[in-house]
Amino acid sequence: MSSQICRSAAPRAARSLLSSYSKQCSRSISGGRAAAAATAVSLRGFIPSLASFGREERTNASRAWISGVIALPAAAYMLQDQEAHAAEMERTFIAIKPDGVQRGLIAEIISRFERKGYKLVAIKVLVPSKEFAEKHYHDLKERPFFNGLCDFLSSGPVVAMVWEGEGVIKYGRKLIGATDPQKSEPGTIRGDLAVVVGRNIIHGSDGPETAKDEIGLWFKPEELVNYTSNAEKWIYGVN
Ligand code: IDP
Ligand code: MG
Repeated sequence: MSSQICRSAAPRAARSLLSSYSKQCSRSISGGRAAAAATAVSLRGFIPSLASFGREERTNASRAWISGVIALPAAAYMLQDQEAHAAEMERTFIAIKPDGVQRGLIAEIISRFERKGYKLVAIKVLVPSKEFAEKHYHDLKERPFFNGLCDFLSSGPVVAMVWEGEGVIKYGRKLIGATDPQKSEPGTIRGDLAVVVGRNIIHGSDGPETAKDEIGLWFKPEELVNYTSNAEKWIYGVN
């Protein structure tokens, strides 16, 4: 968004002044609402001033340059603010288990998270080893179904994902539904698409600590992608 404004609206002179922090625009593809607004503010004075360049315009132009120069640190500050906001966004670990994959439900499940407004920041398909499954479900090791559960998770391909968004950990669990599909509400993933607890097709982290641990178990840090999606300015906002 901000890089578009940089490209299309800024005259060359303005662009050169902005170049010092345009790197920041492209660095994280951030340029969300705050950055776009800040850039637009900083450019407002430049555009008419360079269209026709008489004496009066030169005066206006110099005022505009000054206001632009003042606006630049503010824009940079707001960019940082935007990046800090992005860093605060919650992330959760979601996995489509072998039954969900074999039943052809990958797209259906992904679309429910995507349509809600959450952002996919990591995804891969893998067959976990039994040992890995035991690590993932370590908190259930005393349960009678633990061994069968770990056998099952390691029996075929799993789609491992990280989804990002405000409240995604708790609300992701709502999208998934109760552990036992017999008790999951219609409209939830398990409620609509599964029948028994042993084949409930999807896993989702149950809290912030678990989310952090599970993301760390399944993904290397460099497999997580930081980006701002174009839709975010339509998904988040206050009136
Ligand atoms: P969750 O997946 O909703 O977080 P947990 O209690 O963490 O539920 O259990 C992990 C997984 O273990 C469940 O998704 C389900 O596949 C399996 N599971 C849970 N309870 C039972 C049970 O009573 N019998 C068989 N499998 C179970
Ligand atoms: Mg659980």
